[in-house]
Amino acid sequence: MVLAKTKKPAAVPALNPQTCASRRSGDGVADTPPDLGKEVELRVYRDMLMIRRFEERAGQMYGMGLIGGFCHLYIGQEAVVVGMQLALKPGDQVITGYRDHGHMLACGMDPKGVMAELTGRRSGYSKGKGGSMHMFSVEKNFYGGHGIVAAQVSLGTGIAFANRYRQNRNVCLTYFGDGAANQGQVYESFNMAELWKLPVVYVIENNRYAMGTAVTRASAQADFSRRGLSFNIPGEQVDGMDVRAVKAAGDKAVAWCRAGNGPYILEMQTYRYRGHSMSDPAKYRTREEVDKVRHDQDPIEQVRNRLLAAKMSEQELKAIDAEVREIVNAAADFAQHDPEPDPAELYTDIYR
Ligand SMILES: Cc1ncc(C[n+]2csc(CCOP(=O)(O)OP(=O)(O)O)c2C)c(N)n1
Ligand SMILES: [Mg+2]
Repeated sequence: MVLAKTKKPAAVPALNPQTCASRRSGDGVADTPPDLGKEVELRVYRDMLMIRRFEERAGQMYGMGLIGGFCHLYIGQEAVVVGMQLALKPGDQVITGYRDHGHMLACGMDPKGVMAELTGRRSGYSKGKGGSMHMFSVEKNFYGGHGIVAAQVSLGTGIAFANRYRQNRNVCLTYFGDGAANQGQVYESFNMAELWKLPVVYVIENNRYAMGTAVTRASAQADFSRRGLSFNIPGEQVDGMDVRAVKAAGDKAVAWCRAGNGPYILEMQTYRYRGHSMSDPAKYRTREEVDKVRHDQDPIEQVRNRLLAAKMSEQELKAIDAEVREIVNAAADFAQHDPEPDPAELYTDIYR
């Protein structure tokens, strides 16, 4: 069979705030997410801003040739990791793919260690030998950082198996993309996870593109919350641009897993503002499309507007931004002055 070549990419349906609020797959009912309260709103504002500023700086440093190799930025998707992190308890684990800087910062990893890894320096999380896609912190329960699309789905399922075996009541958040969701090992993992009632939340970050391919061109079933139906895994679509909706859905999913009910799927409807990686000029979509999401749905602006409406002053918010910028500046400075790894390190941390 010869497939007809499509010249123009199929139009990607716009994110619809009306339909993408947290809902049970199939019931079509949108709920208004509960308020987080001022204290938590301030915390999520700061945490999302930290990721945004860190990523902007990493992008600049990449452009200056200070960072080599691959570098995939998370800008636009911040509400997903920051909201999900609010649902976790100490001991719960996180694993993801290569778009991982935001996940590491949300897990509490040190911006200096992450940035030093990006510049390939010895104080980086992988001693300067892993780079953007390969960082880990057992202390912070972050299990990588994986460059093979969907590999982390099986690994995260394995972590959940260990939790169940040890009866430690921990839950593993396993993040992957809309493109990764079409990989075969995802479904082998789903089957085992449901069969053995493993405590794993599959967080599908649907940012509407896999490299240059729009979701509608690559996925026969683009409602990712339904991808576990044939394994009896419940799923929900969530407005991944609204940190309140993410937290509410995260709380429910994590509670389900912790109670021993098995896995849960959350499809986070989100958007990446930058190209797939630093080398992608993103010609497969229009500038207007990106600007519209930024203007209408930016996750940080949403929180900022709510804080201003709650009588927080512009100055107070600026002070948070200044504090965040200072931390990011210090990380960038550290990452440029830390020494490179000793050449002898070439022979350590490897299988012989
Ligand atoms: C097994 C495998 N196939 C292909 C690739 C090349 N590749 C890297 S990222 C990517 C797209 C994945 O998109 P998605 O899962 O939507 O994640 P996103 O980049 O949007 O966060 C592809 C095809 C790879 N790294 N590994
Ligand atoms: Mg994607």
